[in-house]
Amino acid sequence: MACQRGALIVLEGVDRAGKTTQCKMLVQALQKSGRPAEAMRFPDRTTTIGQLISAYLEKKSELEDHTVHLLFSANRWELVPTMKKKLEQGITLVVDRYAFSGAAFTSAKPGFSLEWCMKPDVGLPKPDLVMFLQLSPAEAALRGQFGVERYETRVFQNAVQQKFELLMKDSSVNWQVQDGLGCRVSPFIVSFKARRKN
Ligand code: NYM
Repeated sequence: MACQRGALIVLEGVDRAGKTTQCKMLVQALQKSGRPAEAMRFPDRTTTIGQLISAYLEKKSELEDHTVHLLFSANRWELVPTMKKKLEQGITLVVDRYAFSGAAFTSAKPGFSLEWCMKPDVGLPKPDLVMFLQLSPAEAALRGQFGVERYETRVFQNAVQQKFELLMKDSSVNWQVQDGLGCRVSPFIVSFKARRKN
């Protein structure tokens, strides 16, 4: 019997919105319900490209803005064969950030259109569900470690939030907005099952 393809679930939001915690909880809940599930995150800082990105985010190196945008995208593309393989094996992938972060963060910089920013990621595996954890940049700033990495200023995060709001107008993407303050995983699964298309 052919196994059912896994689902591709993406969590997005401004920095410190709680995506990493929610990803972990969601993977655990899916596994507990008997569905094979694994977590992934972008940037994946373990690859050669990911290490260049990590040094940039940690302010240990400088990269030209277009260049780092394309590196973020290349970091997703290099993981596509692995993602496809796992999805075909029936493993559900819960991904902490994806191309939406790529477009929202770079287009928050001066001189970058959303349209240009989205182009390098055209053709990536399409998520079955994108959950946006809604948390005001002011709330996010109160959470631990805010301000350590590049982009972690309230002004920049406000600009990123506005770009995410534009991205969420795309009805071809299965967006679901969740309250980032005190949201729980179980409603995620219910709505994921209800709205899953494949
Ligand atoms: N980021 C993340 C981008 O600017 N472009 C991208 O394509 C992606 C995936 O990197 N500030 C930014 C968002 C975050 C940072 O942080 C990664 P973290 O804590 O590893 O999710």
